[in-house]
Amino acid sequence: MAEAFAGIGKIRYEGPTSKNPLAFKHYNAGEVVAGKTMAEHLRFSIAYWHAFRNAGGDPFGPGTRQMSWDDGSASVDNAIRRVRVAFEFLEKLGVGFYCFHDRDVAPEGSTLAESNRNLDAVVKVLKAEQQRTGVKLLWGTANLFSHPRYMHGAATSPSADVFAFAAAQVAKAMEVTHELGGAAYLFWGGREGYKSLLNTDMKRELDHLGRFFHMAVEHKKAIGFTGPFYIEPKPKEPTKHQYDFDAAAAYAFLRHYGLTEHFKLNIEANHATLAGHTFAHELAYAAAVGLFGSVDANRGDPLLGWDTDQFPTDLYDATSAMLVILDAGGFSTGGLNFDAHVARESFEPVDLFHAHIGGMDTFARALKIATAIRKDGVLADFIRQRYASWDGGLGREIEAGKKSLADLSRTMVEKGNPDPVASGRIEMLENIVNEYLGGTGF
Ligand code: XLS
Ligand code: NI
Ligand code: NI
Repeated sequence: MAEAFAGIGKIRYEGPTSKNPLAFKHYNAGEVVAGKTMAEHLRFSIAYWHAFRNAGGDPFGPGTRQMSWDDGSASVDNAIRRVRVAFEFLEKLGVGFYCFHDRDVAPEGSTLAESNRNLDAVVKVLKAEQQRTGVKLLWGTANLFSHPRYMHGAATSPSADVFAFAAAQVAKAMEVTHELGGAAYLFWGGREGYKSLLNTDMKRELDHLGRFFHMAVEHKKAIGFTGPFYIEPKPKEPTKHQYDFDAAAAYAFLRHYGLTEHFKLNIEANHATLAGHTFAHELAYAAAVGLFGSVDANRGDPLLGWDTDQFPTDLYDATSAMLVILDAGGFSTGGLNFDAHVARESFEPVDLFHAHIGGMDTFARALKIATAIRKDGVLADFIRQRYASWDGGLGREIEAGKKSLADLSRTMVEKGNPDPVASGRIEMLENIVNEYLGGTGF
């Protein structure tokens, strides 16, 4: 097969002074930062659906992307050709991972059996390409939202048959994820939510979703898959109320149904902002409840209220995220998956390179900046100092559960007023972070 990205070679690191748009200025895969290589820290991944299935259409017009390799048919041959192109791209870009939905990689057939056969045929090629290139699967998932059968939801559909079909699809998607050595398996809520309570039995739907996940846990054990499950919270779109609104809602759901030990969270930047949170907030919450797993690295648009899935280029945002990720101990099974697409007007094949190079350089810089901030300890020292009253005396006793409300009433009646508290110094801290962002060498 002829090269799909002819004329574009392997993307190399040329350093911050390079003016070559097809070179990394900051991402240097083998460079060691804080004890690990950049590749080990960042674990970049390509989202198959955006990179190779999203032709760039919007509600007002069709796709614009030039994809000479894609004949537009829903054939297995076309799907296999696409796999070769995807791996050519992954190799040239030097990215170690990819993620997919079952229906991204292989066409849906007219029956489940046919869909499964299609998937098996493509998985063979995926496996061979993984072996040839060393690229790995970060996670697999099932598309339980595109087909009209899922218009009312999948695991939360009012139809038991649709629930069963979704269960069958997940079983198969988990099996192929396992077959391909996937590091994890993901559930994004898709249409698991509702538009109107007038036609919805919310409790029943939530119970069904809980049952669905328990069945998935049983299947995972049955097939010997040891990677974690991820839930990817999203507040809305396509439904008005999604059951996995944000990290806190997903955690509450998992706790309620006794599932926390089997799941971690996949935090997507754009979903965080849609939920009215920052990306860093969602990451910090996930880490605080011990569920930090993986990241869908992208960016929303503050002026638009939907999942615009733009490539991450905001250094401040990426640095804030990397600070939390490093504090949480970094990735184990997870990574930074670019759940992002090129703009409709960026229709040439080379634009896919520019987009990913930009995202990778942004996070490489963020890694270096966050490492420098953490090494100097400026923020950590300030925070430690701010909570110093908990490190001894009264604070320590409260934390240790040795004080009652009655004890504290007596203490404060005696004392009269609390000791004065120090300024939060938010502006000073923001200035310090800006100094690092502007520092040379980043
Ligand atoms: C959609 C989600 C989706 C998941 C995978 O908004 O981000 O792309 O990452 O199903
Ligand atoms: Ni996503
Ligand atoms: Ni999304």
